[in-house]
Amino acid sequence: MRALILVDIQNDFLQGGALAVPDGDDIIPIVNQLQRYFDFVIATQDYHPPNHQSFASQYSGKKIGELVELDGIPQVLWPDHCVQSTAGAEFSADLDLDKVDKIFPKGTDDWIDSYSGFFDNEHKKDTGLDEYLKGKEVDQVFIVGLATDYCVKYTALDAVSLGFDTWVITDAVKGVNLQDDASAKALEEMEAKGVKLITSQDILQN
Ligand code: VGL
Ligand code: ZN
Repeated sequence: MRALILVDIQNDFLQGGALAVPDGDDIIPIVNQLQRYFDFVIATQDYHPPNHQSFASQYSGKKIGELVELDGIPQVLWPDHCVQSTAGAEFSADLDLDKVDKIFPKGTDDWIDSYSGFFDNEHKKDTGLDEYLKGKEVDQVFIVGLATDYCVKYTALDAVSLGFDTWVITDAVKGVNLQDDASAKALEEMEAKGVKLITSQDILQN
């Protein structure tokens, strides 16, 4: 079985949002077209409490983009984003949700960030996504969404290590690019670790 995983296609990562990913909106029509080619469609949702410790606002004298240690591991500081029960945490109104079988929230614990849709950044807790997919006999996962250099990357790398045959659809992801080449590097690293890269055309033409 094949699943399409929609990573964090939420208002705060889109134009006008608190952590807007450049050109992030461009992927939405492609993601909408792709959905009918899959047995299952899953969405992840970055869903932080208001005092989440990935927010620069929680530290005095720290700026967005700076690194801190959070529970012993490096943590990039972000603007407040995807706060639970706010509009920024909602999925884009332009995103087709009719075919979404299940939503997996992540980053819900104040003290642990979670880029991957499968595990938190310390790999202590899992979201239930692995079990869900295996329960549906999914063996192939295709990943789209935001952001290439964070949540898409870690979701794809975890998918490979959990034994899924894993693809990233390159024209249906966009990166934050704190450094200019961050997305290109992220895609290279994913490929080196066994993620396959394809474009939406490869799927839509079949
Ligand atoms: C993300 C930074 C912080 C993402 C989530 O969805 O890639 N990036 N939280
Ligand atoms: Zn976040």
